[in-house]
Amino acid sequence: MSGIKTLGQFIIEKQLDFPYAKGELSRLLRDIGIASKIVNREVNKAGLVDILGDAGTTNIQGEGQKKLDVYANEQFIAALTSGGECCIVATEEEDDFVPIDSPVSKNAKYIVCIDPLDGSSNIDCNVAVGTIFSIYRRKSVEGNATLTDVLQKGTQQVAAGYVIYGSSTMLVYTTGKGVNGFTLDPSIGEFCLSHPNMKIPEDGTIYSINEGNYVHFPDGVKKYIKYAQVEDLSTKRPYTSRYIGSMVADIHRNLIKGGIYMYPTTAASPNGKLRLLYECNPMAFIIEQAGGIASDGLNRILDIEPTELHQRTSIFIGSAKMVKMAEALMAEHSPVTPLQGQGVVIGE
Ligand code: P6P
Repeated sequence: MSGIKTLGQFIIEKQLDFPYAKGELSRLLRDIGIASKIVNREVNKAGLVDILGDAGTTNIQGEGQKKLDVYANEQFIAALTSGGECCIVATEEEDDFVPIDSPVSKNAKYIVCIDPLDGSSNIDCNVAVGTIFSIYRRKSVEGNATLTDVLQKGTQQVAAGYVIYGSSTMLVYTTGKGVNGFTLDPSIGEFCLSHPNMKIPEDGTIYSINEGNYVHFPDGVKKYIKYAQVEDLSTKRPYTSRYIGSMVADIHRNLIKGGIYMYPTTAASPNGKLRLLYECNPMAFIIEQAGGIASDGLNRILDIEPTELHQRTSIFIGSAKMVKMAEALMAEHSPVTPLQGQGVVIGE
């Protein structure tokens, strides 16, 4: 095992970065890693066993829940329950937050917000899907944690990460001191450090957006798409359009190669489609820690004050220079007032 550093070894090593840490966060990250390996096992054989197709239920978003969505949700909640370090889970797959009901968890200090299987509509066609998670300290000091403990700004996150179940399975996370990526080695069943100190290129040539929604995009987004398509060798345009339809996969590619992912307001999603607590905040924390930017077109994602569990926001995230250009065109062509920074555009 010379030269290999497992996720567990890395977490313990980095625990020294937090002198007051008593190991709870380390154990919580370990619990998430374990559940990810169990979910990975099922995702990798999804086509072989009868866990495809709708589970017959729908989540609060009204989206048909694939059996793997439900399975992944159960696995993460089970791992967090047995680990004992988390007192509440906010998950895309449950209408309300889930108090972790075990003797030790009631007084646990951490909250987990999670999208157990993002992009799950792609499972049947074998496209990369992912888990996205965000970790906060509870604000209340006694009694049962409540929704107030969950509705915290992204700047309050103590850790965030994602798992991408793709051509390989990777876990990428930050605790606010940089971003590190671990690739699952199936031969030893361990996530091994493969991408230390990940940084997103300051500029890039890949833009990622569902152009099928073009007609209803804010004018600033339309202007950005046209800017991306102009031939100008000096700025390496036209850019390349890449849209996988799985946020984790699109953002992971951009983290490695540079690029911008945008999900602005659309006719179907007047406040944006992606959820603030368990998709946009964790991804924004990671990308900022890697040197990029994440906003709703005007406001920094991490500064948005959450008011409800499944709150949505528009998102522009990725290489700093690309996001800044998109924000400039939004300011010029689709101005919003700072008070309405949730992607609500005036005059359209
Ligand atoms: P659309 C998947 O459902 C998801 O939440 C993200 O992973 C993905 O980027 C986006 O929605 C795709 O949405 O409307 O383009 O199909």
